Amino acid sequence: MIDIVKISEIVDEAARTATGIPQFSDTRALGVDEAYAVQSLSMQRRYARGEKRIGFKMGLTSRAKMVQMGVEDVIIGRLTDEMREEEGGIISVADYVHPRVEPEIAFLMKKPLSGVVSMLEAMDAVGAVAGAIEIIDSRYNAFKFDLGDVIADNSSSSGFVLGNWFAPDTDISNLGMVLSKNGRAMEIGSSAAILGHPVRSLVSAARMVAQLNEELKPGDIVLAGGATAAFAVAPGDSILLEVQSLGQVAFNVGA
Ligand code: OOG
Ligand code: MG
Repeated sequence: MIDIVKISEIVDEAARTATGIPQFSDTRALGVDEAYAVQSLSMQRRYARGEKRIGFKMGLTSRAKMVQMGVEDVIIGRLTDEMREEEGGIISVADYVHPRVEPEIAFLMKKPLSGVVSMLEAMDAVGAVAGAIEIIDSRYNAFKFDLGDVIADNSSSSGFVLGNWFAPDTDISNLGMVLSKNGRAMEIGSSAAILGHPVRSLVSAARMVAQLNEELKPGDIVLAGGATAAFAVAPGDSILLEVQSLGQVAFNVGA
């Protein structure tokens, strides 16, 4: 019998101490339901330490991300208040195992949403949209995992930086996104890479939270998923995201 509780302690401790661990799939692969059970239990440990639930992040919603990570399914993870990093601030790599950044679109919910919904119903529940940089960090050695591994590891949720909020009727269907490091464009894409339209990611989030017996609540933040592949950051790096119509999001990387 697989020990879900023990595995949740291992992933939580790896995240808490920013320490790499071997993949579970090296010995016994986790099924999707088992992996989400691990994720829920590990989040309960975080909440017990005082972290606050503030929303969700969708993952592997673009072709570029699926190809980069070798995993072909859309996944969901939880966000807490401690994961939010200050826009224009300095992150500390010591808080991460091997951080990578990716360009995203964020939603701020104004109405509850869960279950099977249309794009229009999803948009009607959104209070604001923003550009965002997700700072993902797999706790698995060499950033390698299978589907069950990554879900158990809270879908690599670790940090994120939000830009300014814009009106919910801003057309986010096909916005140019440029993610730069030290003044050099590293990844260039479009919000359309996110399932054809980022709101589709919110539709998927509503369905997936319902399967987890949760819901999107007013005030929740939802990250739609990386529009391009992610790249690694190191101390001294200066990271800038420019999103057409949504302005800039930036931060610096410190030790
Ligand atoms: C998994 C998380 C994927 C995204 O936006 O696609 C993700 C990973 O790549 O480590 O956050
Ligand atoms: Mg992401």
